[in-house]
Amino acid sequence: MSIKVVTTSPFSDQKPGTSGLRKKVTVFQTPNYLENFVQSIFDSLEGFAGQTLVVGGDGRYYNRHAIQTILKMAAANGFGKILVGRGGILSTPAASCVIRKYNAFGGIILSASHNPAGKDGDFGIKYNTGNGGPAPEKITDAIYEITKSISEYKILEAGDLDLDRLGATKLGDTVVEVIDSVADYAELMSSLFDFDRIKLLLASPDFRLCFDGMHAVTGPYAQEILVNRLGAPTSALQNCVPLEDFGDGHPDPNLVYAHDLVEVLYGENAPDFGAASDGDGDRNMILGKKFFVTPSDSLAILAANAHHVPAYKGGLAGIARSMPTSQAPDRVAARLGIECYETPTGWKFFGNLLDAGKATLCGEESFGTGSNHVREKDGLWAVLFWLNVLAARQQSVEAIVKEHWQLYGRNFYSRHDYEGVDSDRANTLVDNLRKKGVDLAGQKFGNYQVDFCDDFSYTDPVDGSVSSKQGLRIGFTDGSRIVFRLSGTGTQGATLRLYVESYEPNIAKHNLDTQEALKELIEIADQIAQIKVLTGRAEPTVIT
Ligand code: G16
Repeated sequence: MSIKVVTTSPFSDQKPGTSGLRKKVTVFQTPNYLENFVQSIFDSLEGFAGQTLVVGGDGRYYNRHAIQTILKMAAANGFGKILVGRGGILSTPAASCVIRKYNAFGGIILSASHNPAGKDGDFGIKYNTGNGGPAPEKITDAIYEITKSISEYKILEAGDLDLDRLGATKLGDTVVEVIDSVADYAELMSSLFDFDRIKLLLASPDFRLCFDGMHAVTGPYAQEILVNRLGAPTSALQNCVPLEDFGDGHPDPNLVYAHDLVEVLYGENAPDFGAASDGDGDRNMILGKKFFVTPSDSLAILAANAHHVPAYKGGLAGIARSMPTSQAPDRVAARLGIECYETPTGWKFFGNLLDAGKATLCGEESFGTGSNHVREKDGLWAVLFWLNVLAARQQSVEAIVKEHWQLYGRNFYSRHDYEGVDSDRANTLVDNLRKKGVDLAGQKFGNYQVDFCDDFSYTDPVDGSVSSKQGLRIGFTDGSRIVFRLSGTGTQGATLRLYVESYEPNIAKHNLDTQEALKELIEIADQIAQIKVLTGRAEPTVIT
């Protein structure tokens, strides 16, 4: 087998976003597009000769093809060993687990997360470092710089490998080992949670659960953990056969896209607990019987109940949340006497805090929760955490959430997304806000007075790196907030995200509808940012 050096020329659009490079499949199918990016990843790294690389993806269309290419390129570039999930599949948290467990140099994860898949869908690629987490900005910036001037890539001339057969084979001088995608991850989960207690809960005739894999990567993990190890009936799983096109669905676990699950949990004779995970298995949505838990509340509640879980019994070092996530976790941190860190959007910003032992739990409004057990958010981990808490407290999801609000007050919270907006219009809106923000402090809008307005900037407390322009925040004197930012994960036009939050200590008002409770702030957001006028949209595309 010989190494071929292929001449290529740069593509101008390979800047990684919030979580790697995400584009239409058809873009990735452009000759040399994938190869350029992969070679740029390798060229940005040092010292990997003879080391181990982990490769896997969420199983979407183009996954297998891309993996064959990456294996041959990794071999040509000098990796000593490559661990690849069976069938090319590894959920994002499982990939992080495998990188850490086998002390790999890093990993390449192929996923466009919750974005739809298939021939006309999306594809994505990102690099994770040896701690198992998404590469920090200094690496993604370096990769991008290289993509702008790349002139050749290396690939081994070899046939495709059988990705479905477990075991090791040779690719040139490199050993490629196809590993069980599920085993290592399932082992890790059983070391964190009280599986015996959860088993008892699932065996009880008074408790039923429904897990929706959304035809994405989590199905086999849920089968192994929830059914085989914890004894849930197979009927508790739905949409758990992974499909290349995710069954034409949009595997984003929220009230809009996880409609199959919502119908079950809000229907007749609903189960007691419902959960869904996304395309690559790192997001989660938690439902009780006819009851939705917002992701921000979920993080706060898990933190407040961490003492019920064996892995976190000893206490939490700290909590971290992304800036647009509600401040509900901050209240728990204050009561526990621990730090609550506020980072920019993107799981990569939690890595240093976790590595330095400053944070134990992390979470985001975008349906992501995780801990120091890996360096990615983790959908099934969150489901198991909730099951562990339910088993320990023997109360319903709704009762646990409402008790939490009674103790801490309720942070009403909602995100409004305007998807596929013309990029120029979206940028104008943000630029206008930046200019306007200077004069907003002190101004009154209805019942609210602006306390501050800024463009969020983050200085990493571990390495001192600064990330600026991470979202426009308008804070009001009563602690309410409006945040605007443009998504870094879309593949078409721009997605404007509006995040709205208000705090309600009065228990009598906790049962208000969220949109009703936030109505005035939502109107103020439109008044200040001229959302309807500038986006040309009367309504958001998705409200979560
Ligand atoms: C990624 C990131 C998350 C981020 C989310 C949304 O998640 O890992 O940290 O919150 O995107 O980002 P944006 O608001 O820029 O679209 P995932 O699940 O898509 O990999």
